[in-house]
Amino acid sequence: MSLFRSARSLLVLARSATHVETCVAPVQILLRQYSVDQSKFTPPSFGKWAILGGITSSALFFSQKSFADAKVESKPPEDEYIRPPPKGLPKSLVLYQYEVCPYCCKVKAALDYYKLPYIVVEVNPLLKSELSWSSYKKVPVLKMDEEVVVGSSAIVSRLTAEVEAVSKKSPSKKPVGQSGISIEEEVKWRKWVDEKFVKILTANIYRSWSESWDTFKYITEQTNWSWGTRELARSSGAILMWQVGKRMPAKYGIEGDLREALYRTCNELVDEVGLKRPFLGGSTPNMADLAVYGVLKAVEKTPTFLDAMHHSRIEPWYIRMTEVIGPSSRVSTEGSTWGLSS
Ligand SMILES: N[C@@H](CCC(=O)N[C@@H](CS)C(=O)NCC(=O)O)C(=O)O
Repeated sequence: MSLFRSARSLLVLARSATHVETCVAPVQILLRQYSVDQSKFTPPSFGKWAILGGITSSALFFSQKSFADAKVESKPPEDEYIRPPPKGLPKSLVLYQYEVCPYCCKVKAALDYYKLPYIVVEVNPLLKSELSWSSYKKVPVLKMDEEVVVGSSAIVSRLTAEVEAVSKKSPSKKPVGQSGISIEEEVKWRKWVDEKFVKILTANIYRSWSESWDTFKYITEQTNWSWGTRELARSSGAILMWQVGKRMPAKYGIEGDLREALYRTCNELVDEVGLKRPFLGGSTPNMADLAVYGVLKAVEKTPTFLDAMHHSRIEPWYIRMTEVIGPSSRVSTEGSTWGLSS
C-alpha cells in the first residue's frame, strides 16, 4: 500500500513540475510503457468479454447523462492577452492549481499584487477530482463567483480589467501600466514569457542530474508528505525528469549552453525595462512584469533561480517586484491532503 502511495506521489510530483511539457511528460512515458505491456496482454474468453461489455455499457448508459449535465464547458479565449470588458469584481475567488506550476504562480502574482483575497484548491494531477465539474482539465482555473475563467493569461487579463475599472473609481486600488511600455508591447512581452522564457527556465531546472535532484528537493519541500514518501518521490522524480530534460533543448530549439541562454533571456527583460523606470509597466508593474515574476517565483530557491539572480542582471527587478507585490492575499488552501502519507 505504501508502495502504491509512493508511486502515486511520484506521478503527482512529476506532473506538478513546472511547465506544460514537463507536467505531462512523465505520464506520457508511463502510458507509452503501458502500451508496450499491452502486447503481452491475453484477452479473456468471449463469455467474459460479453459480461464485461454488458456491465460497462450499463454503467455508461446510467452515468452519461448526469456527467454531461454536470460539466461546465470552458476554454481559454483566442484573445487571451486582451483585456475583456469588466463585469465587476466578484465576491469570491477560488483558484484551482498545482502549487509549483508556473502558470498558476503567474495568476497568484496578479491576485497578490491586486490584493484580491482568494481560496486555493490544490488539484490532484492524476485524478483531477477537484475539477470533475469542468470540461477543461488544465490548471489554473479561476472561479469568479459562479463564472469560470481558464488559462493563465486570460485570467490575468480579466483580473486586470476588473481592477483597472475599479481603480478609475477608487484610487486605493492599484492601476497598472503608467509611463511604461505600450499595450501592444505588453502583449508582446507576455507572449515572450509563454513562448520563450518559461521553456528556457524549464530546460534549465532539469539540465543535469544534480540540478534535477535539487529541483525535486525543492518541489518535495513544498509538500508535507512523510519522510519516506518524500525521499522516494524525490529520487524517482529527479531521475525521470533528468531523462526528460535531456530532450528539452532540442525540442524547444535552445542552442548553446543552457545557462547562458537563461542569463541572456533574463537580461533581455532587464534591457527592455531600462534604467529610467522600475518596471516594464513604468512606475508600477504591468501584466508582463507579473508574468515574468510568477514564472520565476515557481522555481524560487532552486539552483537555476539562484544562478539567474547572481549571473544575470535580473535580481534588482525581482526584488522590486517582491516588494511591490507584498504578502500573499491567499486566505486558505483546500484539497491538498491527497497524496499525503498518513
Ligand atoms: N496555456 C495554459 C497552460 C496551462 C498548463 O499547461 N498547465 C499544466 C500544468 S503546468 C496542466 O494543467 N497540464 C495538464 C495536466 O497536468 O494534465 C495556461 O497558460 O494556463
